[in-house]
Amino acid sequence: MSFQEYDTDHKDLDVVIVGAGFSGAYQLHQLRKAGFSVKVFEAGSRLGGTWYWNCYPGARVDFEYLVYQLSTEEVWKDWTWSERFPGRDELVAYFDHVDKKLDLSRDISFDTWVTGATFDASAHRWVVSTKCGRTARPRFLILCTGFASKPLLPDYPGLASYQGTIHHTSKWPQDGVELEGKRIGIIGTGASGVQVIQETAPVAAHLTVFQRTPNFAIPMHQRKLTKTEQVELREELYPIIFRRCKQTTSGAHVDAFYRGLLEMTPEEQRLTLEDFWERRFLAVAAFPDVYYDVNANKLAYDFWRDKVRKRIVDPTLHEKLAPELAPHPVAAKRLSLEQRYYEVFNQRNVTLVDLNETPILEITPKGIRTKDGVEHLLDVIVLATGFDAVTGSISQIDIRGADDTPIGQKWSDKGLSTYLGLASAGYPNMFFPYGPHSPGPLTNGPACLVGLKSEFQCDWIVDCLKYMRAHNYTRIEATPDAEAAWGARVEAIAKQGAWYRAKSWYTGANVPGKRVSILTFMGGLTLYSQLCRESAEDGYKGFILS
Ligand code: N01
Repeated sequence: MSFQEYDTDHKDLDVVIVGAGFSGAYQLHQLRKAGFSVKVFEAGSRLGGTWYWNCYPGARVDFEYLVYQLSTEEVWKDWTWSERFPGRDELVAYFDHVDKKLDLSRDISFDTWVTGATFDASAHRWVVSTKCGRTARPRFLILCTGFASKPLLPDYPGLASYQGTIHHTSKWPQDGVELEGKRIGIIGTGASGVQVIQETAPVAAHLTVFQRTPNFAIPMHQRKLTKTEQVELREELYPIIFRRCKQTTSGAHVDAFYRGLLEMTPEEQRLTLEDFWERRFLAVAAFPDVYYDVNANKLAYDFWRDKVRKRIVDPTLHEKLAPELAPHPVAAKRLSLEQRYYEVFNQRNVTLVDLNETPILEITPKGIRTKDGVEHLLDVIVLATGFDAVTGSISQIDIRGADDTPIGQKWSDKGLSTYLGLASAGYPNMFFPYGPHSPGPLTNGPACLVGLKSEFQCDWIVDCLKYMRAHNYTRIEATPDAEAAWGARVEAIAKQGAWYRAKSWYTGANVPGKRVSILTFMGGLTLYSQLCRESAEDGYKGFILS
């Protein structure tokens, strides 16, 4: 049956998935295997989600390839990665491979932006509408919209008057932008900013970096991979690695967290920090007490600062890029991985503008004017200003539940509320893997794992739908009580750590006017999966089924 035939008139469609990134692709595959009829609406023109959109120069995953992929054997058995931290183009090619192997595209409508969805309480179905006029009436709506699909754009005066080329990193043109020999300005020094800065500094006539808060970037330890080593790994270890990922707090195959720094002698602290800095994942953030203890955090920060300062030639830049006192605790914001970020600032064609000293006054037709009166003349402006993350991906869609309240309004009026980070009371038959209050974007600390972690949630949803089918249920909805208890648990865990001590997307504090509350579950994947399993084993406790 063609996609068109599933539109408005089709009464039996089981599921509409919004988004075809990692979780959308995996969810589609697993639901189809379980015998459900499923269609996917994807705003982009091909599979990949965030990796389709984020084609800015230098875009690269900051989690190791081993665990940043689907654990589906048909996919991994003949896929070979070229780098430990693959670049965006390789990830897009990987998604083409996923598509070919799992035959996903036949059920995906690309270039289809979902504008709204309303729950029809009499039929227990969603009515989904799109910008292109396509509609559907599925029993279930699954939002695989990722955590970073709504860009955060600055509202500087004069933005519209700028006559050069200006793009947000996540809306970078697919056919690229000429950067060679240009005067480039980059606003923002988060993960995206670090990557574009590293990539553009070598080719720009001049690069001006507009920094508000220094990034505590840590070494990536990138390396090329050989085909032989991967063949051996695939044959002997992949299944073990994927199973192990589901047993660790961080969701990585090796638990990212070592021992507490404060449990060590000063000698051991120093040597361990050196070892992690030189060789291992997470560097100064690999120690659990860094997240929870001020003194451990200071040890980590001081070590990081001293390491970074040694790489910066101009001493006047030390205080700007690696200040004596930390502007916020280490790991209160997500750590970025860098390759030669700090050396960039030793280049003669690179200037750092500290926006705390000289804030941006306006965007002019020719560039950016700062408070000291300087007009920075620019051919290209890159907005690496981040996202209305986690909730923004969902609330930008007009989703109306049983009482017609848009979900964005519910969350802005009453605060973010979900049950198990998978569903929200008042929005029956709707799930959001890798969404708010789940450990999707990160686990305990900054370890981020898209592929495998969203698999856990997607598998949970498939099991839930199978359970409903077996028991002839047509409606499932989280109870307000279960939601309140989940919210309290998520909040209590977050308050133990450092996450509220920085203005970041973890809490929504990066978005002017957004209600500040922790947006993700910081208790780790093992606890999270245990709690989800307990609900399922208890007949989906916390949900009403009918
Ligand atoms: O966004 P961010 P991002 N004027 O929010 C600054 C993932 N990701 O796109 O810190 C001036 O981290 C803002 O300043 P401040 C990853 O999970 C992954 O970089 O708020 N500056 C900050 O420096 C990451 O955590 C990869 O003071 C303004 C920057 O812009 C998440 O996405 C690659 C400003 C925003 O940093 C978000 O990263 C890229 C303004 N008006 C992203 N507004 C991978 O490698 C904001 N800023 C997988």
